[in-house]
Order: sequence, then structure tokens, then C-alpha cells
Amino acid sequence: MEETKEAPAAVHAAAARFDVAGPVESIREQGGGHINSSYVVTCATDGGRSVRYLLQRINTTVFTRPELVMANVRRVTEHLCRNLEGSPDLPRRALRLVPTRDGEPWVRATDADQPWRCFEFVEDSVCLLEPRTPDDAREAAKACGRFLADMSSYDGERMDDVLPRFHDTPLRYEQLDAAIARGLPERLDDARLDLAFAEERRAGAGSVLEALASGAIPVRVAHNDAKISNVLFDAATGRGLCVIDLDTVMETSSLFDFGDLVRSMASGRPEDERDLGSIEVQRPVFVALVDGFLDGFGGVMTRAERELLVEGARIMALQQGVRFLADHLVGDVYFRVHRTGQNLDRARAQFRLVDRLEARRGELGAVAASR
Ligand code: GN1
Ligand code: MG
Repeated sequence: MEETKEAPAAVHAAAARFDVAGPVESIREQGGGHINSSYVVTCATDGGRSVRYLLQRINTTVFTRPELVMANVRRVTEHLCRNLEGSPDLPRRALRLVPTRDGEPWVRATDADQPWRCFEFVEDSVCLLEPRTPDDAREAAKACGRFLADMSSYDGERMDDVLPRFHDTPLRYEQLDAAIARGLPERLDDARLDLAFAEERRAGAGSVLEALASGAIPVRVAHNDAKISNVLFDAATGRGLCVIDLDTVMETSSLFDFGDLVRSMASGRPEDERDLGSIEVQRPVFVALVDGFLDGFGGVMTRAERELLVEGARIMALQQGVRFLADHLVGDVYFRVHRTGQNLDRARAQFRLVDRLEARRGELGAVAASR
């Protein structure tokens, strides 16, 4: 998290559009994601109390139709709040949007304005960038599993496809092909072995989508970016509270969420780890992820979904590796980098995890079947 003494005027102007409790006292940038920009806004109330909000600018390069994102965010937050109605936990278990002063759910983009939205801040919570212990991983997986379970009772309007074919792995391969065709020559040269690794796995890349298409596994309202930094934890107890970053919620598969949890946590190494030898599926973390996920979602999960858990993890690590690699080849236009080559390192770390998941498929599958 970065402290900024003076937030840019645009952030202040955006904050002023929302129906907050009182005058803005301070605005601090909140780092973390690769996509949106987030700010913690502190407002003073008449009673001398401070109330905090999370103000976010939606990245319209990624989310070209923010109105669809916000329609989904409203559907999800309203459904979760209805499920929790009457519970004292509600403010910390479900995100709540703060309307604009005109009663709109968000500030629409205009020629002069970027799209902005504002949430009530979930107090006494912490966001973890990586699990400190397998317990953290278990709690994150449980919160994500519970989200899938909670959304299984959703029967409102169909969710919009904000990012069509977001987890379509064969499409990600087509995008890799396009990146190769216009890639930076020296980057293409450096990535020869990585491209060969991806190529060897192209044929099996559609496995989860095929299971969805055939009806073998059900379509679910899933989070689609399930990782520990998208879960809030209770600062006092360390228990998972709720999932955040609802931009990618769409009707897809639970396996993408389980897969993302594994690909982002199982190695215990940073996403851009360069010491590939240190990347291994940590069995205690994997067990904790399975246990937490089943704890949250097991009640509604089908047998076919359970049988594909490890394949879901493999597909998500493979797909993310392909996405990082493609972005590296074209000069880092999508995933924000802090140093040259970071997206290539990220891709290699994902591919190494794919390799380990394949090598240990039987053993890990037995864990998923036995819990
Ligand atoms: C992006 O911005 P962030 O970290 O929430 C990406 C995910 C990737 C992730 C990889 C909309 O998420 O799909 O898994 O980076 N989100 C989008 O770190 O593309
Ligand atoms: Mg995200």
C-alpha cells in the first residue's frame, strides 16, 4: 500500500460524486491489483467519527463495457446481502455499493469522466497477498467455495458476459498465436522453450470447457479471479470474511475458481518467482485448499466437479501462463509490470506449476477424492 499525500484532483472529484457520510478527510491509494485503481477514502461525520470507503476507477481498457460489470456487481452484492439479511455479520460478509448523490449505483463514463464506483469499506479486515500458513489458504478457499455455494441459489437475470470467453483456454492459445505473429523479435527468441512447452499442451487445453459444453459439469456463477488477495480476512481471528473484486463474476465453472486458488497459492512462491526449482505443489497447502473449498462448496458440488479439481488447477495454471507469455511477447500491454521480463517470469512460474501438477496428478487427485 502506498501513501499519497495529495491524491490527484480527479480522484477527489470522483469521491465528491458519491453519497458518503461527510466531507472527505483523506484519500490514500491502495495498490495490489494489476487492473483497476483503488483508493481508500476517509470521510468525517457530524458526530466526529470517521467512515471509510473504497473508491475504484474501472479500467476501461480491460472492461470495455463497465455498465455490464456494474450490472453484475449489483446482482451479486444484492443477492449476497439478501442471503445475509438480518445477520449482524452482513457488513463484513458481503460488499455493499454506495450510490452516487444522484442515486445511481456508479458514476458512468462520459467524455469528462472515467467510470467510478464506491463500496462501504470492510473495517477490521486485512487483505493478504499470499498465505502465511496453510490455514490462510484454507480460509481463502472456504470463502471462495462459500461464494459459489451462495450464488447457486441465485435465480435473477442472467449474468452478463463482461469478458466473453475469459477462461476459454483454446482462445488464449489463439491469442498467443496472434502475439507470436506480431511479437518483439528478441522476446520471441528468448521464449522459444516456453512456447514449445505451451504448444505441447495445446491439444488438451479445452478439457474443462468441453465438460461444460457436454453438460458433464454444471454452469456456475463463479468469481473467475479466485485468489487470496481477492478475499478479506478478519483482522482479529484470521477467518475469511468475503470475496472482493467482483468484476469477473460470470456464468462459468467452479473449476476455474478452484484452479485459480491452486495456481496462485499452491507453490507458496511469488507469481513472478525466478527460481523455478523452488516451485512445487506444497502438499499441506493443496490439502488445505481442497478442505477449505469443500467446506464452503462441498454441499452443492457435483461428483464430476470433484473429479476434475486437479485438471481445473492444471488448466488455470496453463491458461495464465499462456496469457502472461502472450503479453510479454507484445510488450506488456495488459498485465502491469514493475520490471522488464516480469511477464515472462510469471509465465515460466505458471508453466513450472503445470509441470508439477501433471507429474503429481495421481497423488493430488487422490487427495481431492478422499477428503
Ligand atoms: C488479473 O488485476 P488482478 O490481479 O485482480 C487478471 C486475472 C489474472 C491475474 C494474474 C481481469 O487480476 O485474470 O489471473 O491478473 N484479471 C483480469 O495475476 O484479466
Ligand atoms: Mg482481479
